[in-house]
Amino acid sequence: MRFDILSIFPEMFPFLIDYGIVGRAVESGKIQINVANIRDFGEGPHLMTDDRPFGGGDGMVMKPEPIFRTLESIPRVEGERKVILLTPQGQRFNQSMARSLCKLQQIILVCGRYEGVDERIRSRYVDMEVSIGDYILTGGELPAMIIVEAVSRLISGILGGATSNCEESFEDCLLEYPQYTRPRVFQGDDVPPILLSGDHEKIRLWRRAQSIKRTLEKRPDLLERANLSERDKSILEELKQKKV
Ligand code: 9D3
Repeated sequence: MRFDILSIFPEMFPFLIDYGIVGRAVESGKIQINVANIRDFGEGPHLMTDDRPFGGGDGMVMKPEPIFRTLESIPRVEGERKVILLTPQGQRFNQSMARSLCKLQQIILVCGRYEGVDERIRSRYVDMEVSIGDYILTGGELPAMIIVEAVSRLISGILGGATSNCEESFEDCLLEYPQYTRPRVFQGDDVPPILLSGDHEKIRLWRRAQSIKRTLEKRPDLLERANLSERDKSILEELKQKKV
């Protein structure tokens, strides 16, 4: 998988590329990340990348030619590729989008700034528009990093362990159960005794019930899509009754 990131702030990306899961994936050659500076392809002696909007109004718009020339400079990888524009108007990014993106061979992320990019870039060169959520940021750079991280960790062999593959989805739409580590007593607060019982089946059932309880309390919206067994459903009904 190759990621190409187009930005006027390429200095923002070393942390993404050098550390953590993404850093290891780059080091081992499982993914490639190239950051292209749109300003290198800017217009005129000042290498301009933005200009005032036709029709008037506040703010600046990213000019089409520099983005076009940056796109043209990017080598094509064999296989399927997508040009993604990061924009507040895009489809909301989520785990299922990450899973479908990790099947591609090349992802080109165009980071907008200012009031956005010239519409003709969007209509002619963009395959998909993505937003990471309903809040206002100053550009697409942080959203691009989030997408690279979420997609990279799904690529085969990056995680290690059984769930590391793209196609697999062990996510069952429930929140995690509570976790405890040493010490057994922290500020007078003990670890639930069942976790010390050594009874793995009991522990598994307790954790499942805790996951369901937490999801009901914190993210009831997730339960509609959750993969629940008959036993899970009866636990859920019991919890719902207790609440009133
Ligand atoms: C003040 C400008 N806004 C009018 C309501 C429009 C606007 C344009 C550009 C707001 C933010 C931005 C910059 N943001 C992004 O480019 C962006 C983004 C975001 O702000 N939130 C969530 N996902 C994304 S992806 C790209």
